[in-house]
Amino acid sequence: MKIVDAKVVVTSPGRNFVTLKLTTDDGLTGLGDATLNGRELAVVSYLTDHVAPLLLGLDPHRIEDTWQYLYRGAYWRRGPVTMAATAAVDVALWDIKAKAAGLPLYQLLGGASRDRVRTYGHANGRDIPELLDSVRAQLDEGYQAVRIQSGVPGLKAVYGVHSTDDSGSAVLHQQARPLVEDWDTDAYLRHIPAVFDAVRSEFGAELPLLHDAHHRLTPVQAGRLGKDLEPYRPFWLEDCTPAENQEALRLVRADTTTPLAIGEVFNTVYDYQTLITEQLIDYVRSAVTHFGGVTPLRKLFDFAAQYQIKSAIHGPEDISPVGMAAAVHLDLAVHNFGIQEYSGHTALTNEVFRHAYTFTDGHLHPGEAPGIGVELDEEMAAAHPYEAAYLPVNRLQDGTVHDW
Ligand code: GCO
Ligand code: MG
Repeated sequence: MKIVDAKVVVTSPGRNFVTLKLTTDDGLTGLGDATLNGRELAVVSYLTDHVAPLLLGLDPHRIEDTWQYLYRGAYWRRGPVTMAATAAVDVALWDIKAKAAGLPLYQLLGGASRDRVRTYGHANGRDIPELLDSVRAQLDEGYQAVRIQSGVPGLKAVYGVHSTDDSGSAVLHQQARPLVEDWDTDAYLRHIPAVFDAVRSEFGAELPLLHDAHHRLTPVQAGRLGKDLEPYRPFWLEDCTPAENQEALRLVRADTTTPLAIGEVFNTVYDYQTLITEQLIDYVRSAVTHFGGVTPLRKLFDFAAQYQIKSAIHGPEDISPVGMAAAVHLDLAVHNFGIQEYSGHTALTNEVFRHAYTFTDGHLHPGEAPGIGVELDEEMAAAHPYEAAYLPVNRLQDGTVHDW
């Protein structure tokens, strides 16, 4: 079998998605997600200008070899653009291999280790009453674990909170420049324990509650927050510091027993080396889409398993249904699965990307369709072309740019 076509499809059925479609001389097709939120066209160029020409004529069954060829062969290793492009190729090849075998991908990854995949949803409120309503709405949708994010008194715009549509999804900023949000760490640290207190009082002790600090704290601030939240037993505190400084997590870990989750912006195992070998975190958060695909993410999970660290694949709405499908197959198969983030997609997105995975009672299942189980409707995709859009940026009240 040979790859005879490699095509990149960019579509915006509400937000931008980048998809690689590979076709073989047998007529099999494979899809891979290459969406890098706010920097989409850089990956499109990487794929169309530099990768697609190399794929023509290759044997699609040689997944490991192709991954190494793209990773080592480029000389310039790592980085989100390279690894998103590599991920798309890797997932498309797994899709083809599983279709050729007539099996759903999870069967090629060792088969199911569980019956279904536990997820968490997103609850957001500008204030505590609005957040409580949002948690209730998530529970009504079937979620059995919820991430809680709240506006902070005195701040006008906090990421993921003010900018939500009726479904609770972050609204895409389709404009020429990023939206500017504001930030005050002290105000945030004072407010969040009260948020947990209110949610626990309303929904009881058992509901798993998660919180995302979006890289905004210093290690000492993160330790303080983790300690203040301990009475509320959070499931985890996510991205408490900008963790490219891995050693910083030693300080946080020394201060708190609140479980820590990190890694959605990481793209290779080297970003995690100290965090894993010193057991400084509890969950690894990388997405199939940004970590180079199923091949390296499976290796990361096996490495993490030696240290009792679990998987928690990044799954916001900017991971396309193609990336989500690949994640759910991996979730079902790996032993050290922790939880899967899942905020769902708009109805239109689900029409453009028809998928076999299903969501019931807060759990996902990848379905039994051969491959990853996603079909791309290229006509519909073409009817919703790319629109320039940015993630917001974050400034302190004196105007200084802050980690968002
Ligand atoms: C999460 C993330 C998202 C990211 C977004 C960036 O935990 O789901 O932090 O909200 O900000 O995916 O593209
Ligand atoms: Mg996050």
